[in-house]
Amino acid sequence: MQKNDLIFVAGHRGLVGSAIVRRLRALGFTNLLLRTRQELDLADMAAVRAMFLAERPAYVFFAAAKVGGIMANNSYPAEFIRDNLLIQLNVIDAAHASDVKKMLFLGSSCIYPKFAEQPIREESLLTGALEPTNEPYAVAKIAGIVTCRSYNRQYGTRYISAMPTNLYGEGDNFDRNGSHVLPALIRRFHEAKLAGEPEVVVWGSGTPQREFLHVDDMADASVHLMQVWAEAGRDGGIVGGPNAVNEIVNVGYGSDVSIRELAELVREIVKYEGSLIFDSSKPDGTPRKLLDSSRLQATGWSPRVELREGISRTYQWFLEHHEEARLGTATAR
Ligand code: GFB
Repeated sequence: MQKNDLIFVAGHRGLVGSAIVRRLRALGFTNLLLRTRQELDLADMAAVRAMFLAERPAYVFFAAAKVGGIMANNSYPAEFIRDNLLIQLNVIDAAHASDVKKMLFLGSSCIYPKFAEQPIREESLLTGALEPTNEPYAVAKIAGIVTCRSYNRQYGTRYISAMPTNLYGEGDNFDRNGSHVLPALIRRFHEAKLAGEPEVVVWGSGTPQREFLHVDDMADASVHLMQVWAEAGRDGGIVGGPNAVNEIVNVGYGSDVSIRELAELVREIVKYEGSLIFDSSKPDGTPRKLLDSSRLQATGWSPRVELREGISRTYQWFLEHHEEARLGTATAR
């Protein structure tokens, strides 16, 4: 990637897309192509194709998706599969039609089987049944990976798929029901502290394990992958070779915590003094999904933002942006 190459960041207002934009700008990549949803509806195939053919971006960071926490996934399964399938096919096909040089497609660790061997290696893809609460989202993301892989095989395109673990950070969605666990707990503990409530409810049993990566690390890994890959080319390096299993790369933090441990940590950072109660009528989701990120680490990348520091930064952001924090089901499209 050259500093003046035209780079399209799809989903630049979302948690990941906005972090990628910050990272690219910090590195001196200034020729960014950005479109809000009002300017370009990624679900509109003709409009997407016309935009790609008119602008001809050289590189694409594909961070647009309909995303949300366990409850949003479980409550709106049709929207999760429909929206993601539509925008994926439109963007991938338009990238091919307009000769995009390289594209990084962002998936999710929930693409792996519910009971995958831990830590989860990229080879686990499509080896077992998925976690039911997010199966529609996971199937859409798997379709995205296989679409990238198929275009690579048939048309010689260069599309790589990065599989992030659970992400969090500044700019997250703090909706009470639709958000992921980390922003949900920050908000709940904060509001309970202000209201002087004696206890806070945490969904599920508290025993599931989750791995959390700060979004700035994810953005750094995304730009790194695009560059490492650019240097290595399609037939060498980490993602090379036409046998496309190599075209998926896990992006994790390296260790996980239980939801109970996470809740205790958030409680401490928010300085809430009441107690926790667990609501077992809410779903736990998959028991554990710790990624094996050794493929990425072998390229010289490692995360920098430690969990406690990352949560403190996110809480600070929440305090400063409370009013404007995006509410409603999260979507980065
Ligand atoms: O973050 P979360 O919704 O993502 O939930 P998943 C993680 C765990 O936290 C689950 C528990 O065991 C929840 O039961 N939890 C406790 C809570 N309290 C809360 C709360 O107030 N809100 C939420 N949201 N959870 C999503 C997938 O699954 O992860 C997506 O549905 C995607 O498809 C995303 O993969 C990264 O890790 O369970």
